[in-house]
Amino acid sequence: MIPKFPTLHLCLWSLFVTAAATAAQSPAASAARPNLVIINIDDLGYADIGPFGSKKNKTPRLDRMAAEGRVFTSFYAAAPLCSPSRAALMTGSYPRRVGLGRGSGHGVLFPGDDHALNPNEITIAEILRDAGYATGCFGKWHLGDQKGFLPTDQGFDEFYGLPYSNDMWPAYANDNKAARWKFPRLPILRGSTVVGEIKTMEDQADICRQLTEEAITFIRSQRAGPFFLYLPHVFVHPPRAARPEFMTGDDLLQAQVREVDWSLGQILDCLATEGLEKNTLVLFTSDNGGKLASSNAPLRGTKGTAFEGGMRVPTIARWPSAIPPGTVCSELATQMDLLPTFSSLARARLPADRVIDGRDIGPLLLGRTGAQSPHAEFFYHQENKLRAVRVGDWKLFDNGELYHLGHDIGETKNVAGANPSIVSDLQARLARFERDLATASRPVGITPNPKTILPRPGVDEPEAFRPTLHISTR
Ligand SMILES: [Ca+2]
Repeated sequence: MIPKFPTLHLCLWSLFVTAAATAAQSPAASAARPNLVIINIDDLGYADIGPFGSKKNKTPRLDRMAAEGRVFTSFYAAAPLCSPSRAALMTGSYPRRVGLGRGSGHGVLFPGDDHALNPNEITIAEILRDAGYATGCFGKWHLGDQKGFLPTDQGFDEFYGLPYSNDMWPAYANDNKAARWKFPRLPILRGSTVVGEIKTMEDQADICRQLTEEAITFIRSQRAGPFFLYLPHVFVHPPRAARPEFMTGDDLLQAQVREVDWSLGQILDCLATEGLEKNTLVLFTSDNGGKLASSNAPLRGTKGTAFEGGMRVPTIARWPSAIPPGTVCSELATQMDLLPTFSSLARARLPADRVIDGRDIGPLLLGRTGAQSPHAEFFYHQENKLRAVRVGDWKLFDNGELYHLGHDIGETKNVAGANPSIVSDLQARLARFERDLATASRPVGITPNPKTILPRPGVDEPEAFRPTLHISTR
């Protein structure tokens, strides 16, 4: 079952259909280039917000954003984990294409990891900056914490936030899985300088507010535009905490979702106050599926898996002067598409010397009549393993299981036996893509002598700065 959308959306659709058609026909090229905003939530599940069917979590601002914008029901992160997913968003390429299907020792990058997004990659921020956009990143980076690999080395004029995940800290209680790693102290950076530290759960709870205020300061200072704002929230990744005003019960996920919704409201209100609302595209998404208290319903699987629940993410786009309000797009699109799409909106040139897997989804975004997904096929990975391919509504796993997502979005019924020709076609595509990656991939960034940004507590130097990759308590 596709999540239910309030009928309000349909009403709005009929009301605005004329305006929408007009907007879709008048190319954005005639207007000023739009400001571009990506709000990327960490580990937000498909059904964790109202527009995607959550009854539990109250998200009035996201509900309104959906009514004023376009909901994407078949929008994918290119990986079910943080680092590879973000590598794809930044480069418009599959994670393995840029050597980041996983970190050097784990599924994601660890503090002091010698692997990182290669500075030779041309990021979405670099393309937009070179096209005259001011660029700011406020939040969790997770694409390399060594000198030369930080956001300010990868196209962002400004950065404030965490170099990697908020659970990579020494304070974890021993019953938590992450506590087995002897992590260094968790820094907050401005640019490449340590300006703070997350020490307590109160510090964890405060980070959404800080990132929101940083983003608002950036918007105000760049109001002359155009700007590219990337806001990769630390919420709703564990350890979970929210500020007291959002804590209405014991449900920490619920509190964090409410605060994320508040944050979105602050950003949208700021755009309105500054007179930037009409010509700013805001895209809200998640870096991978949910886990623990999250809901990915009606999808199967969680973060970390190649089922739909691992990689299909709740995505909404709003751009009042161009995107038809209250509409839904069920065509397949991916976070890799943001680089070519935003490049096109910014009238910037795409790099021609490398494979970029993403495609311009402008027609889908603008709701052009009859617009179809530009993707003949989409590939699912778990770390460096190619696990599945989707073609139209068919999805084939590497173990031979075939699902029809149109009839069976929950991937419950393997129909391989009845569809041998579909299976063999999709198998051939998996094999072809594996060969393609083997011949046209680019190297990961590597540092020869990595060390952690802050030391591990209770350990003497220089041992205290050793990468935590293999330093476990068990
Ligand atoms: Ca994540």
